[in-house]
Amino acid sequence: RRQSLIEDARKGREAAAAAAAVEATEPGEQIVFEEEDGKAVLNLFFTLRVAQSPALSRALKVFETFEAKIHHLETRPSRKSSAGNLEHLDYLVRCVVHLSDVNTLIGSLKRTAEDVRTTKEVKVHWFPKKISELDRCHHLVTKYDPDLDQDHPGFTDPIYRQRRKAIGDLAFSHKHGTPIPRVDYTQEEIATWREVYSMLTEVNTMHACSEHLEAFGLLEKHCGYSPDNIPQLQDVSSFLRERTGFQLRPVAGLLSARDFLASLAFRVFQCTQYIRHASSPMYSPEPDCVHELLGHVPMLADKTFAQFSQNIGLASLGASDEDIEKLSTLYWFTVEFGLCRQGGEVKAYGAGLLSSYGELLHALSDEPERREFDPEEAAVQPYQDQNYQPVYFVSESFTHAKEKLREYVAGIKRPFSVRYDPFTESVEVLDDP
Ligand code: HBI
Ligand code: NLE
Ligand code: FE
Repeated sequence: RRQSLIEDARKGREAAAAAAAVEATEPGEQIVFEEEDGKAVLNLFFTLRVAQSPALSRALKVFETFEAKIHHLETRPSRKSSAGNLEHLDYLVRCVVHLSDVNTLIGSLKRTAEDVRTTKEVKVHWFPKKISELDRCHHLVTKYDPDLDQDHPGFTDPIYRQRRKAIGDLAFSHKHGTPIPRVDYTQEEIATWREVYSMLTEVNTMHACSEHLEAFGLLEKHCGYSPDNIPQLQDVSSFLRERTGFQLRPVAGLLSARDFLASLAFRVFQCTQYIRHASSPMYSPEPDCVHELLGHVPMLADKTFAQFSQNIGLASLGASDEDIEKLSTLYWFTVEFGLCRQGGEVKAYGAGLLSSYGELLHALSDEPERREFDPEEAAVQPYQDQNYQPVYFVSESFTHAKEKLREYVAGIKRPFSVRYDPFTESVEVLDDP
């Protein structure tokens, strides 16, 4: 009898190990324990749903299977349950288990219990709480860097690379609350601008959404938008602040998605100041001032769109790496490459379309697939960042897109919630009960 029990335990253990191996451990998860005489001393925290009895005996079975010696077991009403409602219970188990079983034990426990952790602290990624802390959100990713990427149109042009570095350095030394330095653009840079500007204003008149066109008129009137002048970020920033409270901040290149999205939470748009290489005016794989000024800025002058952008930003604060990836994909298919329906026609509102003559015409042609915007779907759709998109998402309106995004964001798990306070330009962090 005893022998068979051990036999069963061994079988169960093998099955558990196999299942755990299939289940990927969560990215960024840290398993913490002490080591003593070749054994692991583990403090395990987890939550059980009371209604799912026999939840506790099933959880304990896992410890039994792994021959873990339980030294301490504690139960508390969970922070997950509201006052007086004991739907969830939190457990702390201190146990000693063989070193090689730590991972599989935790993997098995996860199939019975919720929020299994080895430290009490939920690891939350650092995020800025007030607008001046955006000075710390400056992590560049070295994709499409003209110094490193052989395919970059500026790779073989040392003068271009030097110029970009000089403009990039202005951004690196920028601090929140100081004016954005003005750049004296060269005749060659203005010539590139002129070429794109004339082409884009022509196609955008036909294919840009009404919000974009309306703002564009104002920018021409008040901010020095013209074929012969590259507008200064400081002037544009002041304009946007009056319209929607958005402001610009200079950035040296492509930022990490986490840093980029975090700034949106404060209605700050990180904006490149250099211009694309003269050899490739109609398409650039990376952001440049043509993309920011002609693509993003007009849209940020719209109230609903501004709110939509800030909402993505707020959802990103302290989010897991997985959720950051999804939010940045969502951002990609809306803010960068979104289409919408207006007056029975499909129009562009994505900045990557409004700043690229080539891709705009492609997006509206018969070539790509166009789907109804659904955040669940758009958040996991693979995308193309070196060339034109094969798939675009079409929204009914920004208000509609904003509502759908709100529903989506509500489903993202975070152990706290955030609220933006526009008076102090900071986020309040509220611990969920
Ligand atoms: N950085 N400067 C800059 N501009 C962008 O548009 C930008 C970025 N970093 C990341 C990023 N976009 C994308 O990952 C978005 O999908 C978040
Ligand atoms: N492809 C765009 C352009 O040429 O302006 C830039 C996209 C940046 C994400
Ligand atoms: Fe962009």
